Amino acid sequence: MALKNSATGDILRSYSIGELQEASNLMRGYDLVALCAAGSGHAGGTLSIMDITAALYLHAAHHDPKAPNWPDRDRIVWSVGHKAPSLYLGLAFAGFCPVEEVVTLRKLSSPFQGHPHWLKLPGVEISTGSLGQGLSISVGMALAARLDGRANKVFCIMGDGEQQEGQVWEAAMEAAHFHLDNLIAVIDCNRLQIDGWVKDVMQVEPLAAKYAAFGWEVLHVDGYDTAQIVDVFEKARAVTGKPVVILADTVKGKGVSFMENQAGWHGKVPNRQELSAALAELGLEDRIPVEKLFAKADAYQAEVNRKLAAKMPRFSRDYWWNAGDGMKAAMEPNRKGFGQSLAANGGDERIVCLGLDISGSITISDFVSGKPERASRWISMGIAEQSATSAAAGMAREGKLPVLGSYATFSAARNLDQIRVSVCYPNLNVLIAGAHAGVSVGPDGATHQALEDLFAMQGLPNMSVVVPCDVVEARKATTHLLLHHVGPKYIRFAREATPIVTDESTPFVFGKANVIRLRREAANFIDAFETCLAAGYTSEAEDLTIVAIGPMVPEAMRAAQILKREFGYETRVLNLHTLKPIDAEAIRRAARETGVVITAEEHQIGALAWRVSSILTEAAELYGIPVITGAIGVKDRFGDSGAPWELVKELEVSAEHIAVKAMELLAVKKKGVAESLSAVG
Ligand SMILES: Cc1ncc(C[n+]2csc(CCOP(=O)(O)OP(=O)(O)O)c2C)c(N)n1
Repeated sequence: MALKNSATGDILRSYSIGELQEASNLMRGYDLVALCAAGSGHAGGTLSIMDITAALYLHAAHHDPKAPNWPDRDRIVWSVGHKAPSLYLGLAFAGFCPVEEVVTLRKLSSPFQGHPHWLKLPGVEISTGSLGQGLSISVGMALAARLDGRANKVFCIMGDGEQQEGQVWEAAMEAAHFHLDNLIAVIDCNRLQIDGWVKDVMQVEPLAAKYAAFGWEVLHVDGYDTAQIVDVFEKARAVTGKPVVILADTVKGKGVSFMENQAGWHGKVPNRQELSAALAELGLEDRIPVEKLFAKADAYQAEVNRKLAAKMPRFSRDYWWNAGDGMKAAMEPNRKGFGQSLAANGGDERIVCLGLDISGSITISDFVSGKPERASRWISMGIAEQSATSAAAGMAREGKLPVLGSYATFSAARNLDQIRVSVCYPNLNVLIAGAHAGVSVGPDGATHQALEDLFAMQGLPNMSVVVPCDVVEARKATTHLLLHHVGPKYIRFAREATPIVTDESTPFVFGKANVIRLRREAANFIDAFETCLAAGYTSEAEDLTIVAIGPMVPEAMRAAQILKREFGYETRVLNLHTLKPIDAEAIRRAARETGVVITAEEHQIGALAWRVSSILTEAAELYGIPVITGAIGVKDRFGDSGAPWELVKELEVSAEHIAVKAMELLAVKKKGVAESLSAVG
């Protein structure tokens, strides 16, 4: 067994039990350094699985670091994509990549993405990050191996919380039905998930009895007894006629006393002080070149900074957020407005909030925090977005007002058919929150960046869609949707703190756009602008209009500042917080009165741009009137790991990019459309 030369079949290196133990300990140390350097990630779950990782990559799996695509290699699928650093260290220690490179974890364009991406790093078998999909992928790989007559095994690493996803059980059924004895699943049973103990969030036990009932061979292992781990993999290989699941008894945060069995260390990383303490506990103070690794991470980051700076449009001065003396913007994540509204309005007995195991960071649990009298209306559904969506529909049908939310990719994409058929078709009163949407979820990477959710949400009949521009608007919008709007409704938030550009007095009328106008430069960004309802606005024949949604509204406002200060142009910013029903009249008027319309969305171009285009195309009042249009948004590509504001630059959705687009279009306007066209022709 073990690392092989695929050409000769020779064993490249055999590890003793002691050597495997030493490797897993070192891997823990490198994991913590990489997480600390990244500033985000998952300490608890990566430490939990490290001994199994070492035994699998260095001993049990047949693979060749020099030939990562060797057809007969064993496949290892990490269904728990958030444990990516363990996977990376397994590969690195096996010789697939240099160990010290892993310290670029979660940085822009790094092969070591926040969640694994097989197109970026040889040895990664498949891209994962949305829980519950790995076992199905493994079933597919195992079936393909059988079709090709290959003898390789497919290993699939899952979490115990992950067992709450219904798709896991569809795959479990398939694997047994097809007698896939080339499939070996490993479940990291550390008994914790994000919101707390698995048994409290949503009981999954008895897993052994469940898998056995589905027709699997069930094996048990102490996740930290390396001899046992080696042995159990051997036993699993020998099973015939059915798939095997290994239930590993593990501890979240294993090896670092202050992280062990602490739910809070799920999505947290050590600071430098905690790192030193952890390395001391692991006996690794002198075994890992910490300073050298940090220097490597810093050098990588400096190169990222240089590349991003080089690609940013330049003006006579730096207009970036809070870069200058004046125009200071206060920042707060707009998701907080959601929690504030739920806390304030949750006394309404109809409201029921459904937890999907990511409750604190998306603020939905503010509904119940410190309010024990609401405990019965806080219902934890586990990591089960699809079932929870249909359950919400059932509650709504019975007169309740259910609210559910998760990362927008999971609450507005994974469960799309449930939203369509269970919620929208019967036109039920369900509020769905798409949190951490857009690029601002940053280092988690592409799997977690919802850049497509608005296509589907606004495309669904009966659905209303609101994308608030800041924390204050998010609170007002949540309150409106919760208490005053009946029907399916979707509200979208960012994760990162974004500028606060509205206050209590700013109008928020559902379905009605606001006009925002730059009046002066001021000490505080918010004071430089005047905002009113578009319906009550008298045209000032501005040079152009920027129609924006969500956190692109502040960017559009900053673009207005750049355009005025640099070129003397006047901009009408339309805050289109309600994407559906859309304020078509405000858009038509702006087109007629300014002649140039740019859309700005932190989304694949189209959710806003194509909607605005269709309004302009259908407007009889605009026939024969030239309207010059442009679109800012993500250009048909996936995101990347990176800091949120880096991604704003990388994906070209900043004020600077809007301003450059505006200059292009204003040049056409100035020249006259006919003249510009003849120049092109
Ligand atoms: C479909 C989906 N929903 C939600 C999440 C967010 N999430 C990441 S890890 C996690 C908890 C996983 O718990 P578990 O499977 O027990 O793993 P461990 O505790 O070992 O890290 C959740 C809910 C996700 N990645 N995918």
